[in-house]
Amino acid sequence: MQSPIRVKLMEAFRKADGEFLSGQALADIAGCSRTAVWKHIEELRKEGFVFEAVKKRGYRILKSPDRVSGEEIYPGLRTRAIGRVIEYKESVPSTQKIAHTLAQEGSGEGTTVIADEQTEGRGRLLRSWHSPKGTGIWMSIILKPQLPPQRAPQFTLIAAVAVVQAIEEVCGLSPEIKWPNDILLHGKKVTGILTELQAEADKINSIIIGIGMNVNQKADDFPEELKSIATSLSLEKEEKVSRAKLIQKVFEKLELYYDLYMEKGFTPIKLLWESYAVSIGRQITARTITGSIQGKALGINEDGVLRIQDAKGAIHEVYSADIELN
Ligand code: BT5
Repeated sequence: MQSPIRVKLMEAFRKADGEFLSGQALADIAGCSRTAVWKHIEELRKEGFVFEAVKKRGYRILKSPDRVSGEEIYPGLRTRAIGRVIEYKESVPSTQKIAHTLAQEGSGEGTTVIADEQTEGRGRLLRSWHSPKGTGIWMSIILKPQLPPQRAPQFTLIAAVAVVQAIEEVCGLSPEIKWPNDILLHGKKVTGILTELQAEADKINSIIIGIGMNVNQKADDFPEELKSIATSLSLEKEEKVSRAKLIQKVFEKLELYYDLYMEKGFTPIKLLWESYAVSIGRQITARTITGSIQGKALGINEDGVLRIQDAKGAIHEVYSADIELN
């Protein structure tokens, strides 16, 4: 549990953006004594923050550790619900599992589980998701929309749009989406999304959106089998990326598009999604559990289902598959 004084101090330093803040100004903002401010700064130093202290000018932050707990994410977060409650864990098998339990126990909408490391990260269809310590964003967000369960797959597409725009704004890179859940940079996977559901026959209880983003991995951090198909934001941008900043932006974008979707339906999301989609209009092979379909990807329909036209002109609707661009 982070202390409210620390949260206020961190928020003030973030707003100051590297400028000095006097001890008195900090004490006023945090509603505590100057001695208490000093004690908190000493504690933060022990945790890896680097401060410069100058007489008569006060303190400024020179360096913050790249951490992903609530303390780094709450200050300056501009959302109503998403990420307002963060369950941070250093190492867990999978954030999805924890989020499922929290949702069942009644955690509110927007509650998010974030881990610094996953030892059994999951992809779709029991595949595994490589989630090494301290380098990526491994998180599961609980949403509770009052909708029928058939609408759930659309949430993967809402999340994909949110992630793409967050990467664009924080990193200045231009990712593409490969239907349904891959975010790519230069053809390599930088993020995967896993949408799971707790539902009754006619209503959703909770949707758990799992997002795995490769952020600061170096090329050697990927295991052999992923080296040619995976990349990280820092590899593409050639500099380190702040995970906390990126998480904040994903929360803000996700809430923006979740609200838009609840108000206006899927059409505006569909248009945005298609503008980022790499597969639309291309020849693809879709491998489903029952077989493969080859043809031209026409787009997605109002449910988020992929439409493919084969060589004979027949149109197939694909609910779940792995896509290969031909
Ligand atoms: C996904 O599955 O892309 C969904 C990944 C979701 C991960 C998040 S992390 C937080 C939350 N907690 C979890 O336990 N999971 C979620 P899929 O489309 O099935 O892709 C899985 C495939 O991607 C694997 O079979 C590998 O080929 C590849 N892969 C595994 N780890 C990767 C990584 N770190 N980066 C890029 N590709 C990876």
